[in-house]
Amino acid sequence: MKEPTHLALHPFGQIPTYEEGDLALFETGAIVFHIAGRHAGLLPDDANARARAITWMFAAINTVEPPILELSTARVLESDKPWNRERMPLVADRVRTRLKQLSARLGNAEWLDGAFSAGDLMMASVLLRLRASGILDEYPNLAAFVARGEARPAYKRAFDAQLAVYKPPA
Ligand SMILES: N[C@@H](CCC(=O)N[C@@H](CS)C(=O)NCC(=O)O)C(=O)O
Repeated sequence: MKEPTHLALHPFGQIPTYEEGDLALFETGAIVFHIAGRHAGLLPDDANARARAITWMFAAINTVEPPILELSTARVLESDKPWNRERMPLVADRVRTRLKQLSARLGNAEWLDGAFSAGDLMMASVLLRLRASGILDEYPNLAAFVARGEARPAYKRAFDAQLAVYKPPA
């Protein structure tokens, strides 16, 4: 990922990248937004509903994901630091603050704003990162929201296609 060929696609040497003809994109949110604008079923036709779905996409990556990433960093990369035991509960509580708010907004609804949209897709994929921590299960409606996302046939197709080319280490 740090070789010049990949850096030409992604200035930060990360994944994912997306290529379509002459177009090369990086950043998950931008890639999903691009795809959602060109294929039916991911963004509503109504202008206001569409704006709200896009708002949820930003909320997922800008407001909900940062504390989740911080938690992953603390668990995976900082576990050997002498201050990790004190820091972990602080970081986990920042995640819980966001999940509590999100859980209250979702309530008993199936998706965040009416029909399934790219906003739900982004939010579910961000929340998925929490599974190993057990924190997601503290919010049963959010755990069920993620499970609904994973049960969608398109999600399964995408995951199967991914696993066909790369199996993560057990
Ligand atoms: N904001 C970026 C984050 C991408 C990111 O963190 N990618 C990770 C894998 S999930 C990566 O490539 N890490 C390797 C590295 O940073 O060197 C996005 O959403 O696309």
